[in-house]
Formats: sequence, structure tokens, C-alpha cells
Amino acid sequence: MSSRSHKLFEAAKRRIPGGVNSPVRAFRSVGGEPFFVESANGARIRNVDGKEYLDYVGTWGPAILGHAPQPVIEAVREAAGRGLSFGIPNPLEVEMAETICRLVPSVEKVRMVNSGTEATMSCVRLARGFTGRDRIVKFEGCYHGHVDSLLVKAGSGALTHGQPDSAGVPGALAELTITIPFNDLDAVRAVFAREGRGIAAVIVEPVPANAGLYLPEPGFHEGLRAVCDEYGALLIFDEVMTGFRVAAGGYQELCGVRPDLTAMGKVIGGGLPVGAFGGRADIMDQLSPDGPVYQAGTLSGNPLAMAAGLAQLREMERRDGWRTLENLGAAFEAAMREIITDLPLTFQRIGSMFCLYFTPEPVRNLAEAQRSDREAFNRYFHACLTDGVYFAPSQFEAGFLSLAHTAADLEKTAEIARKALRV
Ligand code: KE4
Repeated sequence: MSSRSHKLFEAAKRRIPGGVNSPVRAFRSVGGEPFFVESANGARIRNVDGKEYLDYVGTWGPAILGHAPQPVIEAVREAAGRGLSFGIPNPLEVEMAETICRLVPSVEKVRMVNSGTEATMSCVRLARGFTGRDRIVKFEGCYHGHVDSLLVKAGSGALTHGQPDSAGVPGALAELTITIPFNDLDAVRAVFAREGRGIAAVIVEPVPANAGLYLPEPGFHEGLRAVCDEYGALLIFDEVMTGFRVAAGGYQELCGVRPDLTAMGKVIGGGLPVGAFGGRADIMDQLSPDGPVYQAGTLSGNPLAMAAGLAQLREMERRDGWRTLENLGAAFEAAMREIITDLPLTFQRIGSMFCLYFTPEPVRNLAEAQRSDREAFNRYFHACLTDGVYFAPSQFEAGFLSLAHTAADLEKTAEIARKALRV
């Protein structure tokens, strides 16, 4: 008898492209069919056929407290009783803006949007409007949402102008984006030496987590900061994933590099649709209605998303959640490293974000990530799934811990991973 998930997926494919509302959910990278979720609570999700999994995706980052945390649920219930959306300023927008600016000092002013994509798209337009320049520099393996200007792969030569990375992106637009290998500061300097006065901004995931997870080399972000200052370009940190997760103030708190603009999202929505972008006041003041750069959104600052995000951030602060997540992450790393000691695998982590690469060498950029044995990863993914552990359904995604994961959960997961790796 076919499962409810299978029947739902068959129905979904008749009316939703690929049967999913976001491609990664379709399991195309790992094979097989996605399961459908009935409910989620804490570190666990339950599918519509009653199977329970330990969840290491956490809805791709927002579930930092775990699923359905009581303080967030209560805050949303209470806000909902006062109305769902106003399209008129509401007090929670002010509290959210003040909270973000307190936690992330480089953000002097901030505007709420409804997704990470909107946040990065707005940063790019604002940078172009502020500088009067058109070119953008991004890095291979960094994903910033489905923004036309950022769905761009490296041109024929690593330092040449970009080519579309998706159908529907005009070549003329992609041409304005230059895509460079991450951690290659010499390449950045060479591009700026050639055309730095035409570059509006550099946008970077400070810790790329959309090709697995790899870390900046010492001095890389300091180098980006210096080259942007030298040529009058803006530095944009895309902290949609790392923001409010790797530290209260995001990765910029850990590395001490001050970007001009920051894109944010996920954690600050508590699971509801949200994004935000912010930074230097003199740049943000170029936004409509004060300035000439237009940006808008019907549901931006939505009271329920604000209530959920504020409750989540308050709970993280109350529990010193970032310290706990670091301790959980370190314990999980120790357990996983013990398992992979004599295997051709590499485990990389920052805080509660991690990736197990199926390659023996350390991964510092996309090309090195692509050396992974994807078939071996896929076998591992499905073996863990069968035993009740849900990792991200792609070698090129990160995993996430939450405050709901316990030491016992991590020990159980490590044992399931050990068994899967010997399959
Ligand atoms: P959204 O538009 O999906 O809210 O955010 C786009 C985005 C921007 N910047 C970074 C660094 C991101 O990681 C993302 C989205 N992350 C993916 C996870 N790899 C979302 C999952 C999905 O696309 O379904």
C-alpha cells in the first residue's frame, strides 16, 4: 500500500511544479521522494505516515529553539488575536528594528521584508543606487536567494563577467555580476584593479553554507573590507543564515569586520516569513520615501512575524542560547570526528551549523566541495533517514542544531551515522 506521503506527492506534482514550493525539498539531489510533514515539535518532526525523525534541517535555519517553541507559539497566538496584518505601522516593527540594531551594531537602520531573497535583492539595488555604479562581485558557491543579479555563475574565465545561472536571467544583467572563487583574495584584488571604480558592492555569505559549509581563511573578510574601502564599493554580508545564529550579532560579531549592509532573515522570523536588510544610516536613508531607491512590501513588518521573531530572540537571550548552541555543536563535532577517524570524510562546523563532506580533504571553496562523493553521501542520507535522522537532502547544504537537541539526541544520531557510514 503506498504511503500517504507518496499519495500527497503525486497530488502535489499535478498542481505544484516538481511537487514542491522550493526545489531543494524535492529530494532530487539524494533521490527518492520527499516525505510530507504532519507536525513538528522540539528537535523532532513527524511525517504524515506517523514516522518520527530527529531533525537537523530546522526549516533551513529559523527553528533555532527547535520546532513550535512555546514562547513563540504564545506570542503568535496573542498577536493574532489583535489582527493578522494592517499595512499600517505597528509597534512591533519599532521593537524589532531597535532589537536588530542593538544586536548588530553595524546596522544603524533596518527595513523588514518577507524573505532572504528580498533582503539581498534590496541590498543590491540600494548599493547600486547609493554608489551610482552597476557591477556586483559575488562568490562561487554562495547563494543569496533567487535574485536575478545573483543567479550568476563565473564567466568563461574566473575573473570575467558572469553568465546566467538560471534560465530567465538576461545575459545583459548577468554580465554585470562577477563571480569569483571564495577565499581568493588575489582574484578579488585583480578584479578591482581592473574595474574597481565600476563596482557597486561585494556581496558574500561570510560563512558559505549553501554548498555544504566552508569557512573564510584568516584575513579574507578583512581583505574584502580593505579593497571595498580603497575603491569606494560597499561590503554586503549576507547573514540570512549566520545572522543571530553563530552569535547574537552574527558572524560579523565573531570576525570583527563591519559590513556596510547586512541581509538578514530566518531566525528573526521565528518560522514565519521574514527578511530584513540594514546597515549604515547614510546608505539606508537613500531608500524611499526619504531617498531615490524604491523598495516596498505589503506584508513587511507583519505583526505576527514580528511577534514570532521577537519572542525567539528574547528566548535566545534569556537562555544565553548561543553559548549552549556552541557547546552542543562542539559535542556533536567530537562525536562525529570520532566516527570518521579512519574514513575519507571531512566534518566542518561553526557554532550550530555543520557539514559532513564525503571527501578526505578540507573544503575551502566550491570547487573543493564538488570533489565530494555524492553517491556515498546519498547512501548515507537515506540510511540515516531510514533510522530516523533527517539531515539536509543534499551534500551541498548545511545542517543545523537547535536548543531543543539534547546530548542524548546527539549520541543517538552519532550511532545512527556510524551505522550508516559502514553501509
Ligand atoms: P529565502 O528567500 O529562501 O528566504 O532566503 C534566500 C537566502 C539568502 N541568503 C542565504 C545565505 C540563504 O541561505 C538563503 C536561503 N537558504 C536556503 C537554504 N540553502 C533556503 C532553502 C530553500 O531554498 O528552500
